[in-house]
Amino acid sequence: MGLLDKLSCLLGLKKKEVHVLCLGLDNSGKTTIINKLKPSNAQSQDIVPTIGFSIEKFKSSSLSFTVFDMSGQGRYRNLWEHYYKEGQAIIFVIDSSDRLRMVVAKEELDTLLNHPDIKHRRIPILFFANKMDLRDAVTSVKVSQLLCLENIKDKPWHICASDAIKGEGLQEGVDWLQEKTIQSDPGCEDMKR
Ligand code: G3D
Ligand code: MG
Repeated sequence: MGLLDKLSCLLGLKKKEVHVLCLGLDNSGKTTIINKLKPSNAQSQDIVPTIGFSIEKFKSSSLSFTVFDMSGQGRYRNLWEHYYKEGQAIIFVIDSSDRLRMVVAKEELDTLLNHPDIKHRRIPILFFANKMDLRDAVTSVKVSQLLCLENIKDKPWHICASDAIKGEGLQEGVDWLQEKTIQSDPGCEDMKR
């Protein structure tokens, strides 16, 4: 790390480039969330179902995100698994109103957590219990129970209820992720010692 980098790291000025994997079943709201997180001039109006995966880059206040929006359709899994190694943070999106597929979402999460490129890394995971605006939506506490999140002991995680259409709950989640990814930056950690 160069001196300028060190200084900006200390001052919190530098935008750190973070590779964020955005995962979850199809229709959970991944593309809508990513679209809302992007600066308004980069937001697309029509959101089409993602086939395979897409890669988007955008900046928040102190992070420069590269987001891999993985299609929830399992048949593409072998495509996106290649990106697990590069992922430094995970956003996992759940449709809180889809009780029927909550079991499938849990299986998908368990598969992810047991993947060799994820299993032994302290990679932060942000869960969005999305579609909280819908009448059938369960609370984020219930979602975390249904997904047995308390069993995740070796990775920092956080769950936020969100309404991706209105953009509610997203900032809280990103703030948490930002804090965790900055904490886990080895360069900045060196500076704190
Ligand atoms: P995906 O990328 O995970 O597959 P999308 O999901 O972002 O394409 O969203 C799937 C559908 O859910 C979209 O509706 C989108 O508008 C809707 N959606 C996303 N987030 C929310 C939310 O928080 N609340 C509600 N009510 N709907 C949401 P369509 O009708 O376009 O299929
Ligand atoms: Mg999508």
